[in-house]
Amino acid sequence: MRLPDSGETIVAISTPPGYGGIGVIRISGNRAFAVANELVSERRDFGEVKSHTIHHCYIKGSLRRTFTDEVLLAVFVAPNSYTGENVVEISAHGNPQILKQIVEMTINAGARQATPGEFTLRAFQNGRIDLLQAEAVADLIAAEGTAFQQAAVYQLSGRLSEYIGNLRNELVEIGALFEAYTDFPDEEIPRQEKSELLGKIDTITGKLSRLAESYRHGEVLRSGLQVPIVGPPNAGKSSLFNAILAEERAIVTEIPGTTRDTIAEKIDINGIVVRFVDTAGMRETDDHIEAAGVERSKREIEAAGLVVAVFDATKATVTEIREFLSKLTDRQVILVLNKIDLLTGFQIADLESELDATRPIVVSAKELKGIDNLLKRIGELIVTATATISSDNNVITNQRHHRAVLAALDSLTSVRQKLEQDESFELLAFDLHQSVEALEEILGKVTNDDLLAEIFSRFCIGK
Ligand SMILES: Nc1nc2c(ncn2[C@@H]2O[C@H](COP(=O)(O)OP(=O)(O)OP(=O)(O)O)[C@@H](O)[C@H]2O)c(=O)[nH]1
Ligand SMILES: [Mg+2]
Repeated sequence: MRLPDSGETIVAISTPPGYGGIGVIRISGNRAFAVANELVSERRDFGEVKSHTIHHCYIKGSLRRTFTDEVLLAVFVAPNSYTGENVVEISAHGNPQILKQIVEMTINAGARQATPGEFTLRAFQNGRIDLLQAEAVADLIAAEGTAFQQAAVYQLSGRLSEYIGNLRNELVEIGALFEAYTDFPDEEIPRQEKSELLGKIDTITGKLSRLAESYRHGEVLRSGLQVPIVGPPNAGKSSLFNAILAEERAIVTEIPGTTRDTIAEKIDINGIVVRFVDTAGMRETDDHIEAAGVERSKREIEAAGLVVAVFDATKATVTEIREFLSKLTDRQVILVLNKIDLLTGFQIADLESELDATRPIVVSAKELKGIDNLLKRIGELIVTATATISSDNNVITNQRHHRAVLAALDSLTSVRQKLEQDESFELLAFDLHQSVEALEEILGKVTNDDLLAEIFSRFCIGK
């Protein structure tokens, strides 16, 4: 894949399609000011004005003495702009027709339509941000869930890059020591120094391991949690689903086998997007459609890390519940006993003590009792997952970064082994270099056009 020509001046609408209070057009490149001069009806030279100033202007119309729009035009002089180049941002009225006309005029004045993510690509190419930060820009725009948003803005701030950059520098320092020893191949490395080196390597290995480990949580931050609500027909799964969402989303009837297709809705719990899925009740059935629904329920369970299993507390036997749960041993399950409004306090207490080991949550989906406890339990499970990450916010949320950290760890482990076996420093230096390079890939210090094209093609136009 080829990257777009970085010498040209580019233009794009940066606000989403459709009508809005304002619409923003961004122009970046050497000729940004010359292009802007051509757009406005007054005689202006934006190349002469101060950086970071805003100018009230009229954009020329197609006929003499007519206007296209009344706008505010912001000027950013290189290198102090988003892209590091000369940038003009025009805030026009948010009418797609107006924005399109202004873009066309800009192109007629010598700019070219920007490709997706091209402004951010330039920011990267001009050294304003590193590759990890560029990826954080896309994440910040797409983030669902406040926790992922926080991770993205943290990464954009450059602090995760700094952390990784420091680890890289520590590796480079070790490399310099190796080099020094390579110059004196006949000398035995003193034991004291060798154990110091091993200590340094272990510290870095520890940090890299924690970073790699954080991806388990980072993935949940990015993708959210999928939580199917499962159980026998008529247990009140759809009622519980509606109670959680606080809206009548799914159809509820007294007829077992009501829900056929799965329905999913998202809510935010502790900053994580939790996607609840109402499923068809699990039972043997001759009905084709219901059977297809049951198949889907099974697939939902397969894919989920956390399952809410609902039973009708007035009907389900302890044996039945235990048997159902025994099939779900390889994932986290929250047991919910529903319809407690139909039971006495004694009956509820009995059930709870019998199923004590499974920590059941008793609810009435109908009377909206106990729903808070259920959400609280899910919240707790999320927090437990979160606790595995370091308190310093250095969380990997990107698969590419995760792979690179694992590669760095791999090479470093091999450095350690070879050092212990007193292998030659040349061999050690080679492995160490691989480790350094893996970390540099994360930051985009080493990269290639294919990778960049791939990453930036996922951006929206205008960013
Ligand atoms: N008394 C009482 N009835 C409930 C409660 N929750 C659900 N029901 C009733 O139980 C019946 C079945 O409820 P649904 O929510 O459709 O059950 P379901 O598990 O989704 O059933 P299927 O989709 O058929 O598998 C309906 O008549 C509900 O009104 C509850 O907490 N208390
Ligand atoms: Mg249902």
